[in-house]
Formats: sequence, structure tokens, C-alpha cells
Amino acid sequence: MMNKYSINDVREITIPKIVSPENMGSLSFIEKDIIPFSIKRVYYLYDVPINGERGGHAHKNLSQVLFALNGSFEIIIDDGNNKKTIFLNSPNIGLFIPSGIWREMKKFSKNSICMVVASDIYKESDYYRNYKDFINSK
Ligand code: T46
Repeated sequence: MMNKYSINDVREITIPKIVSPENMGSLSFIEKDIIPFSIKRVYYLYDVPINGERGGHAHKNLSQVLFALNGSFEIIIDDGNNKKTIFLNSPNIGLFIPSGIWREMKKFSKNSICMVVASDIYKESDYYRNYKDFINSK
């Protein structure tokens, strides 16, 4: 049984950004208290072609925060009742997506990198990969 989160529970999380006073770039970091769950996995998407599409599923229990470490992409979130499109393009702004939210990712810029911190290890049994199954679970 999925938790009943809606797209209103999806929110941006801004992590620290320390800009070098000598113009030598920026540093951001993720510490445990910034993320609303304990991190059990980190993975990243890269080499995605500009017409590539990722996602197209929901999770039964997993929570995640997505970061555009480089470049940008769009994320369409859908709770079965409402949809919203969010644009990510800052390496220090993550998107928290709780369980029970369908997501589709599109419009990747060249050389974009999406890094994801997740509340659990990879479990295929945690996915709804079929939209009808997702809707029927509500
Ligand atoms: C999500 C978006 C942002 C693994 O073996 N381990 C992993 O940790 C992951 C995430 C995937 N896989 C395998 C499962 C598939 O055979 O890698 C293959 C591609 O996975 P998937 O089609 O789920 O990839 P995306 O980019 O569509 O979705 C992934 C995450 O699955 C998903 O939770 O929110 O990135």
C-alpha cells in the first residue's frame, strides 16, 4: 500500500553553495540533516541524448531527491489527480519526490547529469512501471 502523497508534497531542497572568494568555482555538499530521509543509495543518469526520456514510473515506498548536477532537464510529476512540470538546472537545488508520484523526465540538455539520492537500495518490486497499475493502486 502506497503512502498517499500528492504533487504538493514535492518540493525543492536547496543545499549549501560555497563560492570561492578567489573565483575558483563553487562547492556544494549534502549532509544527512538536509535530506528528509537517510540516504541508502546514490546513482546518476548521464549520456542522455537531448531527445531522451527517462522515468515513466512511480515508487511504492521510495523517496528520492534529484539534482541537475550539470545541465538541465524537465520532470513531469503526477499524483493521479494533478500534474506539474518542474525544470531543474542548478547543482545546489534538488527536487524531493516522495513515494507514490509518477515521474517522467524529458528535455535533457547536452551533457546533463542527474544525480539522485534515494531512501533505499534498488528494488524492482518497489516500482509501478505501468501507469494503469499506478492509478489502480490509488
Ligand atoms: C527515477 C529516475 C530519476 C539498477 O540496477 N539500479 C538502480 O539503482 C537503478 C535506479 C536502476 N537500475 C537498473 C534498472 C533498469 O534495468 O537500471 C536500469 C534502468 O533503470 P530505470 O529504467 O528505472 O531508469 P530511469 O532513468 O528511467 O529511472 C531512474 C530510477 O529508476 C527512478 O527511480 O526516479 O531514475
